[in-house]
Amino acid sequence: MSPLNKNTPPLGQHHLLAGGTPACAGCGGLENIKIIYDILGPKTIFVNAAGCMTLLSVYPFTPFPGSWLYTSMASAPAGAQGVRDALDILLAKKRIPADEDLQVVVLTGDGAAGGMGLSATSGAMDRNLDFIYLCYDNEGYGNTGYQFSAATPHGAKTTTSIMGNPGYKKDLFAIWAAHRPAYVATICGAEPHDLARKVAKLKNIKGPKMLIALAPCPTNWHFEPSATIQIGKLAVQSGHWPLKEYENGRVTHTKIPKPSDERPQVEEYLCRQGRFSHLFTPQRNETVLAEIQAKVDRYWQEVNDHYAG
Ligand SMILES: Cc1ncc(C[n+]2csc(CCOP(=O)(O)OP(=O)(O)O)c2C)c(N)n1
Ligand SMILES: [Mg+2]
Repeated sequence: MSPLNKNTPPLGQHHLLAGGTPACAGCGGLENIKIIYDILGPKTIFVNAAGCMTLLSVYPFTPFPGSWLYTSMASAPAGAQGVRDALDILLAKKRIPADEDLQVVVLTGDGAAGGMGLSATSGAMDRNLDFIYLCYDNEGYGNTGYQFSAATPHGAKTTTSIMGNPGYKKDLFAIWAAHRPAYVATICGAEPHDLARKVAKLKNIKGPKMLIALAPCPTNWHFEPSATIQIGKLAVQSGHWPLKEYENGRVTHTKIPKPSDERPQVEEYLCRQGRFSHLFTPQRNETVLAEIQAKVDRYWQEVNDHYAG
């Protein structure tokens, strides 16, 4: 844990990338982290599992005025437990004043969150650990060259699914919600108001608070870095990335896309990304495109039926 960042800018001007290796231009993960950090403020410690964001911090520098703990890929929630316990003991013994308490934030990618880190996360929720878990979901093992992860969507090309992923994205929201933690939400940096409302709300909730952020990745999804916002917005507007939250046993959708004949078709989202180019050239793969669209339509039909009923 590095209590001070030697690059710390004055309060109110805290920004990412003060210390470590620059991330890719247009990184959708950073877009989420930047907004979340601005809301949480510097009294935070990020517990980060190996992944792209690990490159932000180069010892003894962190990209934030707050602190940073690096853990192995599977262990970030266990690291968070240790930090929370240490802080609680220091507070109980009055070795630190209450205003020096920190918000413990786990920061991992989807590979860690939905794969080898899932067991440690499940245990942390079972123990009702008071922490925030931010999973930036770039839908693959980004840092190691983009192999498919449990979060890779159907049909997407990765370096280990060069014909398109035959599998389906794991429903991490449902898996996390099934643990009945204090809060779970999906977010997207391209929808900053929805994101900010959710983070401002969870700041005041005790217990496990879980966030899954869509993180459009120009480098591995193959689109121009300037299109990150457009891709994020299309993911939400087409219904491909539902924005929702779970609280007190209930799931609520926080942004309902337009009806199916009025909203952008999912292929408008897919065709802008090189990872789906094989679905469009040399000829359209109507079967897979229709399957992806049908899955999204079915999802929203069920949501509408649920709210109507
Ligand atoms: C046990 C273990 N296996 C493999 C790795 C190598 N590794 C480092 S980062 C990474 C990818 C992690 O993917 P994700 O959690 O989605 O984060 P991203 O790289 O996409 O930011 C892998 C496989 C590791 N650090 N530890
Ligand atoms: Mg990833």
